Parts: sequence; C-alpha cells; structure tokens
Amino acid sequence: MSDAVTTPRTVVKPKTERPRLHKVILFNDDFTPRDFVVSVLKAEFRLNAEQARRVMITAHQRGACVVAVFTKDVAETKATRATDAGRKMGFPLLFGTEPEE
Ligand code: TYC
Repeated sequence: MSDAVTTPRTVVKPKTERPRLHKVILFNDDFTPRDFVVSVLKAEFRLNAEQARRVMITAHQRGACVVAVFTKDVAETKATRATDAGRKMGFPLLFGTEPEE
C-alpha cells in the first residue's frame, strides 16, 4: 500500500439550476368576443371568473397581458391549445410565450 496523499485539490459542488419559467401572454384583437376569451382562460388556465375577466380586460385595454407562468413545455402547450380553441370558432384569438428574465 502506498502512503500517497489523495486529498482532492478541488471539491465539486453539485449545483442544480431551476428551469427558467415561461410566461403565457394573451394578445388583444378586435374580433374575439369578450365572453369567449374569458371562457378559454377559465378552461385552459383554470382561472376563476374574476381572474379571467381581469386578464381579459387588461389585454383588451393594454394590448397584451401575462396569463400565468409555467415550464417551457407546459407554457407552449397551453398557448397552442388556447389559440386553437379560438381558431376552431373562427376567431383570431392569440396566445404566445416568452421566457421570464
Ligand atoms: N377586444 C375584444 C373585443 O372588444 C375582446 C378581447 C379581449 C379579445 C382580450 C382578445 O385578448 C383579448 N371584442
């Protein structure tokens, strides 16, 4: 057996970073009925009536509104499903995603 000293020179500290969250953004348009926007927000994002109405009105007045934040995959899936719900009814309703800073 050797007497060699085997103390490591560097200590590796495992570091796990949280995945960046992504915002789902609702964009205003001039055609989709307000009540339909509210129903999509309730169904796809599980907002209650008051939250859904507030998000819809904010997008209506300011042009866009953050709906919620999720992991990238979930944000993209929900934005696509919600946009498709509008398209199915012939409305130009649009949801997008954007990484959080
Ligand atoms: N601006 C639409 C209207 O007046 C309602 C609306 C609100 C549409 C928010 C989209 O993201 C939206 N009928």
